[in-house]
Amino acid sequence: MVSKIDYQSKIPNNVGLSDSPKLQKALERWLPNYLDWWQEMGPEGFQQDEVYLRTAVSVDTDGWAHFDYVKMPEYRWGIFLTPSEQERTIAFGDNIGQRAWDDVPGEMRTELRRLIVTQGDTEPASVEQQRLLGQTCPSLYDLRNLFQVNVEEGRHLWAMVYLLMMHFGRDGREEAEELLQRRSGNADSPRILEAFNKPIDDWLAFFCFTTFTDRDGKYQLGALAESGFDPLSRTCRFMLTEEAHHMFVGETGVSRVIQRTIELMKTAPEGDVAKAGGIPLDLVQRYINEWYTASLDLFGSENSSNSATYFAAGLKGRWAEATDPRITDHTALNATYHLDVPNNGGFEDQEIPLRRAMNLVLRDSYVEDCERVIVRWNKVLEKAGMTERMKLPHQRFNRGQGVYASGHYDPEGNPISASEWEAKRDQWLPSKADLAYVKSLMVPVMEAGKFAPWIAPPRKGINGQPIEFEYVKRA
Ligand code: BYC
Ligand code: FE
Ligand code: FE
Repeated sequence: MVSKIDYQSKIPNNVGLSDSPKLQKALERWLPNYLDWWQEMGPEGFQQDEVYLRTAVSVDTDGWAHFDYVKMPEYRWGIFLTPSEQERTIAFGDNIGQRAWDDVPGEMRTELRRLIVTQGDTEPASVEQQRLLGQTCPSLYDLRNLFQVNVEEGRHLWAMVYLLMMHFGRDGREEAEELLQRRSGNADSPRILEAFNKPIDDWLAFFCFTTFTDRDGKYQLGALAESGFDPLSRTCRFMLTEEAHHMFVGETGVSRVIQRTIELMKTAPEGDVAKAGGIPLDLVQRYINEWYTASLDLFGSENSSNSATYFAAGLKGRWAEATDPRITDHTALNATYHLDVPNNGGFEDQEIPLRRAMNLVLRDSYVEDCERVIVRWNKVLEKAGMTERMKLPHQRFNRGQGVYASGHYDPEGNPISASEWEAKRDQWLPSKADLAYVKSLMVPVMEAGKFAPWIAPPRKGINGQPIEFEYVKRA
């Protein structure tokens, strides 16, 4: 089905904006504030450059994107929902089998608003976190990918703001303003979730963030795509289309770092990677440990009444709830989840009612996906004849949320003392020296087709263009 796109209005959309003058007015009033935010918090120093970007122009599976040079502040941030399925029903929870809702059921207003605001908050947060990265880009190809991710996270904010303004009246308009006022890392007005307040000061952090944290986005959006609130479901489905590229940028970024490091291990005098200006594998592993665990925290607590409420109401499901044939019990009323919970220095087997364990169930799907990424990275090592391997740390390691947050564990998940943690921390997570070293490598390379010495070139360019294509034309 081809959806009608309104190219004429200020805000490209397939939601019939011109038929809802009140909503259109609210969004047009928000637009200049959004643009001010973008100028202030978006990529610093590149707003006048011509960037080879893809823009969503429809929701057709083949042909939704258009590639061309555009200045970022002139990017057409649009509102796109995948077409509605006739007669879609709710696939889980207490309202299973009922028709999906086109409007917010009154009794779910608070929960839905909270979910949408939390989702929306992460999008501008990531742009803020990545604001200075362009200045140290390893190539024009990478610079363009950073900006692609940034403008699309901006569009994801639009997607949530549309829902807030369309369905939550004045409260929604206020939330939309506040989404532009909180700031990543700001002590007085931080972003909602912790991983979005951490600095992303170098490109290895960026690649780990887009691998692990954007991948949390994939799973959260997937869970919300199952929602009985149909506009949320349809919005998230389209956002997932864009998300794939963000994770591609992260995974191939880390992969290219590993590839370059292998080359240096083989060619540098005494195999000294750091002396040769590369990033040693153990340092890459510490970055993986950090961003993977921060992203595990984004799933919330393993035992959560919020998650039970969301599931019961039909607001947030499991990954592929409606389509995965392995999921047969969609009410999850009688099942349980067993978890080793810390108790008296050891562990006790706790039986959590399945509905209260939905954060954990979603996280398990996420972890499986992360394992597949690790396998692909290890293929690079294996093919080059190396014996080193990357791995994911245990779920107990370095946690800030949930049942393991109060204890200390090594990367294998064994309980350790606070003093042992202090003593070993820098072997497991990026140390000050690691961060300083990686930062020292971050020297911008902006000549088309050239790459910084710590990263290998990609295998191919974007949208069929050559690698040496001028992905960003500096003003
Ligand atoms: N940091 O029952 P609990 C993305 C709070 S990423 C700080 O354990 P719940 C993207 C929690 O709010 C996807 N606080 O958790 C990626 C609660 O507070 P209250 C983002 C946290 O509610 C890259 C308390 O702790 N989308 O799109 O079941 C670039 C206990 O809550 C954290 C979503 O997250 C934390 N990590 O689950 C750009 C989807 N974790 O109620 C974009 C929407 C928990 O005591 N959000 N808390 O004040 C949700 O579904 C849920 O809010 C969460 C938390 C899964 C995040
Ligand atoms: Fe996003
Ligand atoms: Fe993303």
